[in-house]
Amino acid sequence: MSDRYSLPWSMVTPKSVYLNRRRLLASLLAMPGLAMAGQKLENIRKTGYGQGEKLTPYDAVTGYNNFYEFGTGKEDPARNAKNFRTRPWTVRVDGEVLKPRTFDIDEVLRLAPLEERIYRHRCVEGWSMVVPWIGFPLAELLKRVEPNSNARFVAFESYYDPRQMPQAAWAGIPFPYVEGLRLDEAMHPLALLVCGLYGEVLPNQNGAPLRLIVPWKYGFKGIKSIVRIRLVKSQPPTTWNLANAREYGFYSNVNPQVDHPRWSQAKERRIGEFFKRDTLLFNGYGNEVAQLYEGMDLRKYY
Ligand SMILES: Nc1nc2c(c(=O)[nH]1)N[C@H]1C(S)=C(S)[C@@H](COP(=O)(O)O)O[C@H]1N2
Ligand SMILES: [Mo]
Repeated sequence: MSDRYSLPWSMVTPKSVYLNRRRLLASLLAMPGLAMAGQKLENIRKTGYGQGEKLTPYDAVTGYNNFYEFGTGKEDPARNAKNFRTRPWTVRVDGEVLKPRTFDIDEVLRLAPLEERIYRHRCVEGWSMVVPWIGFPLAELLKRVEPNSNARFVAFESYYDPRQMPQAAWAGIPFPYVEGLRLDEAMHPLALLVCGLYGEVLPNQNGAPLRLIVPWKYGFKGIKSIVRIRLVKSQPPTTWNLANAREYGFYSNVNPQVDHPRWSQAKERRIGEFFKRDTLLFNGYGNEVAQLYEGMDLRKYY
């Protein structure tokens, strides 16, 4: 608390009462969740992404989630992540880099100007949304640690604490959740580190305090609540591939022509709409990203 506030109280209250108030306020502010929940983010630069798309309502974006650490039901994460502690929080960035570092989360959030980007968000299960994310390009963080010439992939790891996430025991996938990108995918300007949505701090169920969004890939590549990012030489393991390699590959680019073994990917249901839409190759971001996959057989590298 600043003295601007404490000074007047100190003048009108006995010292012991005033000290107790200070202590109470300090402990309230230190109380995780309380300080951040619903907090508005200021000075967000608007961008041209997603102009003309109809936003998915806030209640659906924050009430219909996949976050298996907090349960496998779509409404579980909003309920079970309510008191998840996102402060203090650090993000370790190391591996094949010249300047490995442990960043405090609040340092990470000041690395680059925050932008709002409206992206289509397509889950491998067949639903999609349009979300006004707030964040900055992943490349901005990676550049800070100076990848060396061995770095070819980026490995991400989520926070995992069975005491805060007791529902994880029944999820049927291994934890901590891990994901990966090829370095050129990770450096692509569309790949975003996200700390907010709809103008406010990211709700816990959406992956607070920091998650990845790779809009041309299925949603599961967008790993939540990141604590570690490692630059590595070879393709890292990914959670859904570990759980079921036949159904989930490393690349996981949105592709209407490569079906999931148990269902078609040709169509999708935009949350809130009645009729299905056609799934778009690379989720409609092909002009920007297709060159990353030139000459690759997208059926083989699914
Ligand atoms: N750590 C972690 N990250 C995760 C998941 C998860 O279960 N655990 N689910 C993924 C899946 S399948 C999707 S579709 C998106 C959902 O993000 P949203 O809830 O913000 O829409 O998060 C992804 N990131
Ligand atoms: Mo998903």
